[in-house]
Amino acid sequence: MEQRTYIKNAAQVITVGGASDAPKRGAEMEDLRIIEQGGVVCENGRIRFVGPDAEAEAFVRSLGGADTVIDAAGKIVTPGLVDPHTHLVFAGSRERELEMRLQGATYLEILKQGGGILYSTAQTRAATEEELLQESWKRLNRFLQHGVTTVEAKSGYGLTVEDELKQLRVARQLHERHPVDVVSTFMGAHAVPQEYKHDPDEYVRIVIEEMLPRVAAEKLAEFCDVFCEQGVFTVEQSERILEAGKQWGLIPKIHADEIVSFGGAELAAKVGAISADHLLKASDEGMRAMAQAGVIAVLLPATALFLMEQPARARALIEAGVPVALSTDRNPGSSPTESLPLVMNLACLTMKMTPAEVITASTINAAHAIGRGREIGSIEPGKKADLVVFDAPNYVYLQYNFGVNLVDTVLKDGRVVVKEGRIV
Ligand code: IZC
Ligand code: ZN
Repeated sequence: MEQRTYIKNAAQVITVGGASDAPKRGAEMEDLRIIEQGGVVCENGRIRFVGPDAEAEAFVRSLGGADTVIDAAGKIVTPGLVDPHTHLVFAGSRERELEMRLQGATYLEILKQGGGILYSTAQTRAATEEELLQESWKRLNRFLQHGVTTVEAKSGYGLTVEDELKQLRVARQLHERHPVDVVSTFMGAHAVPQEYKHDPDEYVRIVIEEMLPRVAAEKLAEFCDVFCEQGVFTVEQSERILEAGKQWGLIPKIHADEIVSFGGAELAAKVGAISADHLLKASDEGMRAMAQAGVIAVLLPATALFLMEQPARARALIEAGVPVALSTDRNPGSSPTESLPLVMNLACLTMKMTPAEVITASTINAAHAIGRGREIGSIEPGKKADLVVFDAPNYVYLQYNFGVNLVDTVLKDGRVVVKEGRIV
């Protein structure tokens, strides 16, 4: 029996179509390909039809009806939201550091003293796979309740061969067992662990010679990421790690120019990274290089807010022709939130992205940032039936109402997984 779901009467179906082969950039980011008063028909986990109500109705009738019918009158339908940058799998929390930062300590000072990422590393090393799975499962549930149907998840709180593999195995289990799809990134180069504080190059060697081969052999990740930052990994070390990752078939990503202007955007272009993320302090030259090389900018305005920093220059990136995506950066230190809709609000309010650009950045461009542009990120026949019904009469209303959750229904692979805001 074919499982069929029909969403009808939507005030707007925001398809974000026409960009499955390459991300939208410049003025294309404003083009949402909206169908007013429309419907979506899904079959066996895939989108079969999208169009105006009358046509959708006729299509469903031609198939002999649907098992599930969702009336979206007065509401909008969007592609399932995609979060292309999270540190999903970790143990413990760091509320104490919020207090320290409020008293004047900086993020990098806390890290240097063995706190920050290194604190989360100690907690994560001490946790079992089962404990990590349970903690992360709760976070994935909250992502789903906020309309997110795919997340990227990085390792980087293990910082030993076995503990990095442990984190990635948990991410794989989450992908297999939880409705949200999880795409894995190896980030052994997230911080230099205490044991190698006096010989960071030896740690870089371990990442390259001991971690990467194991990650590749167990097929535990698709991407390789590096925290390229003052006092963390140099541009030269980052380049070596990302090039080595490429040899193992891992596509480069990079934490670039988050805290100081460091040449991360330029390096992203040089190594052909799929994305460069953060970019708070990216130079004009770095932006131009990214545009030329086709690197996607993944912007994280909740992190900028939480670190009390000026956000990335989204307008300059868009004007330079860099495709922009958005993400929560979910992590225990600089962005403890699963609300991608809040990030979307912040993108408008703090970076002056338009409501239409924000939708593109959290759907199709985010999908491209994790190599999934052909599978997800838009409402087009053949794509995965990952859809969100928001209790909003139009998409601008989504960006105007902020700090509240307007998710009504979520479909994952064509099945209702959230109903009236609750997980079913
Ligand atoms: O745990 O602080 N920036 N990595 C790079 C992070 C923030 C995560 C953390
Ligand atoms: Zn990050």
